[in-house]
Amino acid sequence: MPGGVSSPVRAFGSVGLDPFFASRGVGPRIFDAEGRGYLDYVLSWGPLILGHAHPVVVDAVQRAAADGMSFGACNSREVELAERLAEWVPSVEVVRFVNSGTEATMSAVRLARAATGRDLLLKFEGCYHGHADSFLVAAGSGVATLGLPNSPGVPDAVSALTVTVPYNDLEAVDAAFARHGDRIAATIVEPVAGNAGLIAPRAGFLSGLRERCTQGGALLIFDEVMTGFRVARGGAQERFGIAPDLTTLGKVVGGGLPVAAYGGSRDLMKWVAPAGPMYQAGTLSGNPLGMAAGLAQLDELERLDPFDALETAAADLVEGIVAAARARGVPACGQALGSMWGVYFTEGPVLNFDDAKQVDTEFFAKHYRACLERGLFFAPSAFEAGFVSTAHTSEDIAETVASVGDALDRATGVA
Ligand code: KE4
Repeated sequence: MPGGVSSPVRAFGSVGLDPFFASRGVGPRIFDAEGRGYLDYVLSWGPLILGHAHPVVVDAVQRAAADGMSFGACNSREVELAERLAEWVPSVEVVRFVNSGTEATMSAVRLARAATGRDLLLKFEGCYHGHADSFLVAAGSGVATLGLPNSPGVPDAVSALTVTVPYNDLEAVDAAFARHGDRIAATIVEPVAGNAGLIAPRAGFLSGLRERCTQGGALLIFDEVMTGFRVARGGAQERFGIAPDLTTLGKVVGGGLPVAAYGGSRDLMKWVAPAGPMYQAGTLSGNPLGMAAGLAQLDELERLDPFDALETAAADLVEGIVAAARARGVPACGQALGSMWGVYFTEGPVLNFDDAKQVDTEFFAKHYRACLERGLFFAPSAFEAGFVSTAHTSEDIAETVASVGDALDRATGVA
């Protein structure tokens, strides 16, 4: 296995450690191969909004498995989960299920190109939309963590179809449209950027994108693979009141199993085969176990309505970490949006990828190791967002803040 991992972000190289081996997860905790428990703020990079092995999700998957692992045919759970997404996500009327966020975003871009007859894609530096060729240009997440200058293997002819501009910079968007206007098929954006730490859209940024795409004849794609069901029940489009043309979803929608989706208006989704000519397919798309897990997770979220409590927990965590850092003379800034959060060890504000890259990654690594020793499992990179779940109690948050303080003493050489 290259680097010993199934995905580069799990390599732990950037924090000077060997890959973490998980043996199990229970509620807010993940356990290593030696059985030691850690308070988990990665939560499988977002999916586990109810925490690990929530009984309603486990039970739903066990029952589904007893009826068969996969059919390669329609099953009623697909329709039920599609109806939930159409109900929960304001701009979505029709969805297609796929097996990863990458599949969702690459399919949404193909659909935008088909529907507009245009080729260019506009994306933002530091945003990560999965590993399809079009996206590996100035990407965030693992590409940034590993310091990869884009990626070999992506032909120049393909990279040339992706235009990148700084996040939160509408002037740069205007310049891109002025230069390429009638060739831009779509603008794809993380409405809250969670793959360069956590960068919030500045006031007017998302509405500005909406206006410019409408005026320019390009489609607006909200990549809500991470923000969906996290920054609000209906995602960032509900929180900020912006209607994208297409939305991509993943992570939470699968309850920890490989499920993602893309969707939009009936008119746009009519392009997708077999309804229309734009081809996209998948052997395990709509897999009955994944559908069961997603349905169970969304229905439990509906029952609990935990969104305000999740934001409070994330905000308390960020406030505690930033205060602990500043009390020790370590510059820090951060914020929480719904159950996503991010802290940077820098004065801030962090408004784009260049700002985020100012962080001291050496100090981050030292602090990370000290936190892990104290039973805290954070994302092993300064270029990732953190998460909380309904399983994290206020005592867990308080314990985390105290441990972060101890880790800061260690990292700053005080202890
Ligand atoms: P996947 O193909 O990894 O399921 O999803 C790609 C993707 C698309 N869009 C957004 C906004 C995403 O955050 C992601 C994946 N996120 C990373 C972590 N930030 C996945 C972790 C990994 O690469 O292992």
